[in-house]
Amino acid sequence: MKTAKQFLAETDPEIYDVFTSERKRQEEGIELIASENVVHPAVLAAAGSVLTNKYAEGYPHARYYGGCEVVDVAEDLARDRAKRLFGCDHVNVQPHSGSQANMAVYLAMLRPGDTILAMDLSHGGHLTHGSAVNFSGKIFNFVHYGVKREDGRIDMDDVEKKAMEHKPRMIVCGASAYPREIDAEAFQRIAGKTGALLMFDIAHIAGLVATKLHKDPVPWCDFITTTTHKTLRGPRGGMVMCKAEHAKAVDKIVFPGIQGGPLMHIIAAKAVAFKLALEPSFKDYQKQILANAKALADALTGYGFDLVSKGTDNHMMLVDLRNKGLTGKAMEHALNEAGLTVNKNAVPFDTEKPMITSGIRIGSPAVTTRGFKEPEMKRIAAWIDRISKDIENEALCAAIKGEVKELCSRFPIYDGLA
Ligand code: DSN
Repeated sequence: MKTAKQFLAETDPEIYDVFTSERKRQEEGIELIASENVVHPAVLAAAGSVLTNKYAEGYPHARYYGGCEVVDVAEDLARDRAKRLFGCDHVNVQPHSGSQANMAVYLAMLRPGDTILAMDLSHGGHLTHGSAVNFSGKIFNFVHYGVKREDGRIDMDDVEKKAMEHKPRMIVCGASAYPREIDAEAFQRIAGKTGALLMFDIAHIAGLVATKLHKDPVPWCDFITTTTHKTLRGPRGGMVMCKAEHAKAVDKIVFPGIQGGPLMHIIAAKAVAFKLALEPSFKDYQKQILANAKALADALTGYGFDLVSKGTDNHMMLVDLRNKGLTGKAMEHALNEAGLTVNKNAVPFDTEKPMITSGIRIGSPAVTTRGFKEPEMKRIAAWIDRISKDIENEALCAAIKGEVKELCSRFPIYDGLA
């Protein structure tokens, strides 16, 4: 008997090398990209399983292909568990990504040219919230709100003013670079007043929402979209939740509207992740994500870093590097040389180009999964501070990389996994 990995090594040594090198990179480096995580080996097993062989267009018990009785069990489990986890009326677990989940909601409810009010990408929104280079901005008429210059928080007066003025058919809340809680109830008050549908893209905060460590948006929203791989710690993928009255429209647009065969191996992996997320230990994990983000934010503030909104309520922070005379691009590069992975990120009212930026985004989900707690977060802050003071010093980055590797060796991510 051989493992699938042994077959890979024999069949395609080049890709096997990619696989082993990436595993080494993940084991030996500190992953601080706010949208990444480390999945449980059981999720890996499901994602790499024979379910990848199966076509299952349609939905459980109503498919366009024979032989779906086994994979139906996986999709039923994924749907039931997601509904229990979030307490929503209906869920569609087939979207291949968060972008496709968002596309599904827009196309299910709106016509090309309809107006949608959403958060500006440059203030922390997402490409699919109406960026001009994205399908969303090309098909629909997006109007954007942003954060306030003085405190970096969503300007709810601006949301209301724009909603009254433009009468959008839909309001979108949710973000990919916003460190504060988002108040779905306040958005619903505005949506209710102006007759708009409300969609909340919880991709980043799904784990916090599932464990009620973020104010529950489910009662207030017509639609909730998410990815499954960020704080939720599942396989890469997307999902749409909605009120019962929109269930048929959502299902019809996901398939056959925008997708063909669902990825049954990924749906099975989603089911596994949801089972794990329903366990009490998942809430402890999410609490530690918050504690770790706060510890890092406080320590960075102590070193004189300027955090957008002066801190964080969730798993991420945005560091405005302008007071340090640095760009996001330079900082991302130097940190990467030291084994610390972050992404450069525009800060609100940034004047740098998107490939340069004035900030970096830092998140705690992946390091929390590997067992880091507050003391490790303080060490990370100290490394970031040292690098920021001498950003072109390659020897310093190399020395810190050694220290990072040593710390990581005490927190293996896939200990014992063949
Ligand atoms: N690219 C993701 C992120 O990093 O936030 C959002 O899709």
